[in-house]
Amino acid sequence: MQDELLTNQKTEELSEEQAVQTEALDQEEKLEEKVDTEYDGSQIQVLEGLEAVRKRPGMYIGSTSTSGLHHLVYEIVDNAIDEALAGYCTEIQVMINEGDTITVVDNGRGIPVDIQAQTGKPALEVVYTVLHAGGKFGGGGYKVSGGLHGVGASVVNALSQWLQVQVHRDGKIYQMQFARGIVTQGMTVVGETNHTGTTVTFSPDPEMFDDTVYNYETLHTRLQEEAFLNAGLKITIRDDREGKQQQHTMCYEGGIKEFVSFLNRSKTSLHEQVIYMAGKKGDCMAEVALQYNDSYQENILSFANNVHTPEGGMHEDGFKRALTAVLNNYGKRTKILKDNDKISGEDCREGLACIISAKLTDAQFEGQTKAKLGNAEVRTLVSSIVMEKLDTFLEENPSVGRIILEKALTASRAREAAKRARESVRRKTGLESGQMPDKLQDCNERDPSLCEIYIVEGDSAAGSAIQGRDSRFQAILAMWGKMLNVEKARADKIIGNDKLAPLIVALGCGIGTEFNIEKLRYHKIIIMADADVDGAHIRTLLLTFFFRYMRPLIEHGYVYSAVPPLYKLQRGKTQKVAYSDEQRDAISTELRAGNPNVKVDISRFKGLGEMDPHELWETTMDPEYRSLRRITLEDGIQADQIFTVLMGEEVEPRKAWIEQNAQYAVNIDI
Ligand code: 1YM
Repeated sequence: MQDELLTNQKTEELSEEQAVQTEALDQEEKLEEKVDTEYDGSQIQVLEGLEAVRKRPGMYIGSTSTSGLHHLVYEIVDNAIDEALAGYCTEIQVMINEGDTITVVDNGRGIPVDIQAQTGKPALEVVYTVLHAGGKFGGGGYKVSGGLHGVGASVVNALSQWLQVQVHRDGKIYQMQFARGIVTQGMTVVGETNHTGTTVTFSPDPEMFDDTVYNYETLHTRLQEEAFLNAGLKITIRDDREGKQQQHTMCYEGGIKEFVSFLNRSKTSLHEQVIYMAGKKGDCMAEVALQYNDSYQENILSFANNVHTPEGGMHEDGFKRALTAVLNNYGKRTKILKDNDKISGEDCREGLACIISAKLTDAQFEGQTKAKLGNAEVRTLVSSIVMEKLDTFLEENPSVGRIILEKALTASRAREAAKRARESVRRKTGLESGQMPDKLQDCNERDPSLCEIYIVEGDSAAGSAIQGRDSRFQAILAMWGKMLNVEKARADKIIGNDKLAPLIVALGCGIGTEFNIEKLRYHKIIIMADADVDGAHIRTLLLTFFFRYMRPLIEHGYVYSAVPPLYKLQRGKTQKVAYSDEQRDAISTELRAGNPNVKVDISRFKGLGEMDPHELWETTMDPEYRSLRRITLEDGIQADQIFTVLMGEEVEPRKAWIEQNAQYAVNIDI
């Protein structure tokens, strides 16, 4: 099975990153050549705007990788969703067409087509050519739903090799076309109509993106999120590409309540009903939906104006504070909590699935990735909603109240046990004493940014790795036997586990709430396992652990998977290795050099354990020649789901997943 599939992590070859950087430099040079014609003021503004976007696309859409490519769709869809929020649009369709162009259709009022006094141009043209108030990712203003309508349209236009927009309005169909943001067909009436709406089709510019192939699942996941967050809005996604045809229609009358049921769909919920609370103050509204399940994970997703805020912020703070307070008060009042029982915030959130959605006119996004809501008034609003409504709910549903309190109490006892376990492990293994585990052969270098740790399964592979490595900067940690599946265990089991404790000690950065990236001892953590089913299993177990307990390691891009070769080819003294069957055939042809009589020896590497130290160094560990895959996290929500399905308690969802995905599993080596 492929690890990409198993873990739902997007993996990329390191060399690609370098290619991207080089390409960005080329782009800058191309754009340095100034256009030398006379323009009126508005045209100059347009060209400067386009130039800015094409020069630094990352500032406007985050990156020029596939994530940026998909972002183009979200920008256009956002405009249609704004129209839905304004109360005029009930249906949005997104199509991936043959050739990976995208069409977005809505049934709103249609973008205004009247001539603006200021520019002498149709509003439609201005929306698609004038860069508004800075990008979401750059400095300057931020996009706010209901405020700056249509900010992203000109960005998408500048980054498309062509774009067409049609507006159905006042009985007529208006059309405009552009190439790389420049008008190629001015606004023209092309027909009559009996409805209203906007239809946009664009073709992403291959000069601007590393890859222009759209991923249906990526768009589907995101659009489903939008459908949950906008109760009653109907969103359809359709793939019209040859051989890939499929479609999904999503419409959730229950909104975020249904989102929570969806998050818990492959878990066992502890109470039937999803608890829903909402409230409003001034022009700010917030809603919260939650349901507990029997897992040990907390899964809180927060949104501000439908934008996911993975770093949380005021809405999340307000919720957490109020939840802890309400549960402690309720527990004391009902005597479920005894005098010396105290449940912490963390205890109250164990097994919690929760959606928090705030909508406000002047959203302030803060933090490193602008993914944190900064408006203090939202904290007060969310907190007062939860204080009042959750308390009432628990009063009216005492059986649910008892279940939740008992879950938190068990969590609290486990936390105490974990603390004791940690202390005993600390004493036994020297956790924090600076003493390293026996299974670690450390490197000499002390600067973490220069250090690598190979996590190697099996004693013979570890033995070869220890002898083959460059001990100046490469450390080897031997793992043996099957690792603990952390998806099915609580923190107290993890810290004391004989397989995981050496790993935790070696990395040095702690786990869970005690995690501290500053203390990490290696900036490359390389999982080295065989290219077979067992190897994939070990990789998945380790990634589950990193994802649940040391997630910032993945977010910082410190986790890698070594890519061992599959074949060795030899002609006379010339030796080469191949990483796939295709590559093996190509190299074999190359070595024969058109001469069919030449003998090329092809042998298969069975496993890492069978390579001698020199071979292992040359093929898999030498930074000059090795191939590494960086594990990245495209979508935390989807990753959580996949880990739950693949590694969790429930068997049925796993079976269903395997049946659905079996078609993608190539090269199963049993
Ligand atoms: C498929 C993409 O862009 N729909 C859309 C955009 C607008 C309107 C309606 C709209 C907005 C307003 C009034 C208003 C936009 N209008 C503008 C601007 N779908 C898509 N549907 N009438 C229609 O905000 O007052 C920008 S986007 F600026 F011209 F008003």
